Amino acid sequence: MKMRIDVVTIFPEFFGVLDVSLLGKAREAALVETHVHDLRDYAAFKADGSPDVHRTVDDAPFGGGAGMVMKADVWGKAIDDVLRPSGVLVIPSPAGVPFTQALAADLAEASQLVFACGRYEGIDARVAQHYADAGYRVIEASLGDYVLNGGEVAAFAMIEAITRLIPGFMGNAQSIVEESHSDGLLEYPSYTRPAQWRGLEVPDVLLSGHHARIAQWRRDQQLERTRERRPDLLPPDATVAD
Ligand code: 6GU
Repeated sequence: MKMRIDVVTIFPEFFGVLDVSLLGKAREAALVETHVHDLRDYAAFKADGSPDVHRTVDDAPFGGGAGMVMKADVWGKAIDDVLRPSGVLVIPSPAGVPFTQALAADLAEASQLVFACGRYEGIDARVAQHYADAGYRVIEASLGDYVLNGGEVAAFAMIEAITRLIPGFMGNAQSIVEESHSDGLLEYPSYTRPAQWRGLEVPDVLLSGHHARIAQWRRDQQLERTRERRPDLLPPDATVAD
C-alpha cells in the first residue's frame, strides 16, 4: 500500500530537498508520494470572509506573552483540504510526546500522514483538539529537548525516519533490525579496511572469524555504549561488567 505524505508549511521551498534525499528512493519504488502545500494559500480570506491582502497566518496570544500564535481558521481550511478520512495528523512541537523509533515504526503503517508545520510558539491549541474530537489520530511529537524555530526541520527528520521503515524500502531488512534503537540499545561500533589507520587498530575479535565471539563482543559494546551515553535507555535489571 502506497503512503501519501502531505506537508503544510509557510516555507514550502524548504521541502525541495525531499526529492534528493533518501526519500527520493522510496518514491522511485512507488512506496510513497509527497505533496507540499503553502499555508498562505489558505489565508486569502479572513475568518469573517473578507479578503486578506496580507494573507495573515498568525496573531497575538490571548492572555498576553511573547511571540505569535498561528491562527486556527487558516489551519482549519488547510487541514480540511488535505486530511483524508484515514489520515493521521502529525504536529511537530517541542511540547509534544517524544518522537521515538517505535513511533516512527507505528506511523510507517499509516496510509496518509499530514504534517502541520507551525512556528515554535505553536498553532492555536483548538486545531489539534478539533481533529481529535472529529475522530482523527492526532500526534503532537517532539524530536528532543531543545527548541527549533519551527516544525519544518523536525518534520523533515520525522519523514526520513518513517519512510525508511515502510516495508520494501531498504534492500537489506537486516540492517534495520541491527541498527541503533530497534532493540532499545545503541549500535555497536563498526570498522572497515584498512586494519591499521593512523596507529589505530581494529579490535582483534573482528578479524578472528569466530562468529559467536563477534556477536558476543558486539552485544557487550552495545551495552557499554548505552551505559556510558544513554543510561536512561537501559532496563533497570541490565548489568554490564566493568
Ligand atoms: Cl518537533 N518542533 C520545534 N519547533 N522544536 C523542536 C521540536 C519540534 N523537537 C525538538 N525541538
